[in-house]
Amino acid sequence: MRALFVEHAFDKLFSAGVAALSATLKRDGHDVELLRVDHHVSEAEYRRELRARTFDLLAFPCMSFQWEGVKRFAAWSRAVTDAPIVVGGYHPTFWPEAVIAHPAVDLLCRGQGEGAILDLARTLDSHADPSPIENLWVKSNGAVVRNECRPLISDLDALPPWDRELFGIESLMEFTSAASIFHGRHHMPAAAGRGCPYNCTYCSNHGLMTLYRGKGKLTRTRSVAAFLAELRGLLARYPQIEMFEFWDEIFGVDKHWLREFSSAYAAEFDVPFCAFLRVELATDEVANLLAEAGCRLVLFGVEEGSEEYRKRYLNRRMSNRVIVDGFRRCRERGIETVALNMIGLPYETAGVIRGTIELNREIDPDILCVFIFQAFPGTDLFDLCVREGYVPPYDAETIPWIENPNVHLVQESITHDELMQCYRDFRDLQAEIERKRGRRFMGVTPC
Ligand code: B12
Ligand code: SF4
Repeated sequence: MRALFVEHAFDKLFSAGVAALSATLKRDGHDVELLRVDHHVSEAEYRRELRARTFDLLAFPCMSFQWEGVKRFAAWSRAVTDAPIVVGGYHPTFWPEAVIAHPAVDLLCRGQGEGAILDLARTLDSHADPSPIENLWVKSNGAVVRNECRPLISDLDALPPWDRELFGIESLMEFTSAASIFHGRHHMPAAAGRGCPYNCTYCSNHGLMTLYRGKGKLTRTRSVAAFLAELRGLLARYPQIEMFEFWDEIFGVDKHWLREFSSAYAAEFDVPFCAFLRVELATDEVANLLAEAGCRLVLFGVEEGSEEYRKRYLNRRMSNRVIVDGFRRCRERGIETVALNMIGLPYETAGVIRGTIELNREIDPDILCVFIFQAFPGTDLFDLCVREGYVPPYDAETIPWIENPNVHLVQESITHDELMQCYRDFRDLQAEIERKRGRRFMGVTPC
C-alpha cells in the first residue's frame, strides 16, 4: 500500500503525528510519501502535484485551523483520484460529524492513529471492508459507521522512532525555525512520552481523557533506555545536532523517570535540551535534575495573571507565588525560561490582562510569548464560548488562521480596540525583554 500524506502546511515545522504514522506504516512494509501544501496553492498546481504521484490512500493530518485547507484540498483531490481519503488528528477527533459530512472525506480517524492506519493499509492491500476498523468512522453504503476507539498504546517502546526522513529533517535543521520551536539551527525534536495528567479547560487533553476513559492511561512514558537509544541513534546519524527539543506535554512528569533519565543522560550526552514543564512541578529537586541533565531552557504556561481567573475558568490552581518561584528556581540553575501567555480569554477585561502583563514583568522570563486565545472544539472553554455566543455558531468552517490577531472572541467584557491595545502592550514588554536578552521565540506553543 502506498500512502500519500497531504499536509496543509502553514509553517515549516516538522509534524510529530505524521512522522509517527509514517514510521508505523513503513515498518509494516508500506510506502509513504509526503506532500506539504501551502495554503496559497492554486487548484491547478495542487492537481499537478497529486497527478505526479502514485498512491492508494490519501491521508490528511488535521488540527482545527487546518480544516479549512484540508477541506479544499480533499475536494480538489476528488477530481484526480478515487483513492480513499482519510482525515486524522485533533480536529476529526473532536469535531467528527462536520468532518465526515464533507463529501470528499471517506473516512476519519479519532484519537491515536497507529493501529487504525495500519489496519486500513492492510485492508486496502487485501481489498477487504474497512468499516469495522476501530478508531475509524467510515462511509459505507450511504451510511456512516462510527467505530469506538481501541485502547491506548500502553507500551510506547514498542513504537518505531518517528520517521524524520519523510520531512527531509536534515535540510529542515539547516533553516532557523524549521525543525525548531525557536530560531535555532540544528535543533532536533523528540519525545519521551505522550499525554498529560492535568485538565486545563482550553486544552484538548481533557477531551482525550474523556474519549479514552476506561481504555488505558493517557500519560505514558517510554523507558529511559529506549528513549536514550533513539537519541543516540539520532546523534550518530545527524552529528550536527546542537540541541534536542523535547515535545512532551510535560517533560519528566513522572519524577522517578526523571531521576533515572537525568543521571543517564548526563553520563552519556553533552547536547543541551529544552522542554515543556508545569510551574508547580519545578521544585528544587526537579530543577536540579533538569539542570544536571543538561536542560538549558524550559517553557512554562503562565497563561493568565489572575489567580482567581485561572482557578475558576482555566482549572489551573497554582498561585502567582508558585509561578514566580518556579521560574526563579530554573533561572538560578542556569536554565533559561519561556513564559507562554494567552489574552482575549472569555470574560477577560483589559484590567485583567494588565495584571497578566504585570505578572510577566515580575517573572522576567528570558523569552516572553503571547497568543490571542482561540477556542478549539473538544475543550471546555470551547463549549463555554459557544454557550455564550462568543464564537460564531461553528460548523468549524470559520476557525481562523492562527496568526491573525484580529481574530478573537467577540464579547462584552472587552472591545476589539481594547484587546489590540493590550496585545500591543504585551508585545512592548516582549520587545523590551528581547532587547535585554537578545533572544526571540518563533511563536508556537502547545498550551
Ligand atoms: C508537541 C505539541 C506541539 C509542538 C509540535 C507539534 C507538531 N508539529 O508535531 C509545538 C510546540 C511546535 C506545537 C505547536 C503548535 N500547537 Co501543539 N501540541 C503539541 C502537543 C503537546 C502534543 C502533540 C504531539 O506531538 N503528540 C504526539 C504525536 C505523535 O501525536 P499526534 O500529533 O497527536 O498525532 C496522533 C493522532 O492525532 C493521529 N493523527 C494525527 N494526524 C493524523 C493523520 C491521519 C491521516 C491519521 C489517520 C491519524 C492522525 O495519529 C497520531 C499518532 O497517534 C499537543 C497536545 C496537548 N495536550 O497539548 C498540542 C496541540 C496539538 N497543539 C495545538 C496547537 C493549537 C498548536 C499551535 C497552533 C499553537 C500556536 N498557537 O502556535 C502550534 C501549531 C504548529 C504546528 N505546525 O504544528 C493544539 C491543537 C488543537 C486543535 N484542535 O487543533 C493541541 C491539541 C493543544 C491544545 N491547545 O489543545 N505543538
Ligand atoms: S495545557 Fe498543558 S498542562 Fe494543561 S492539560 Fe494541556 S498539556 Fe496539560
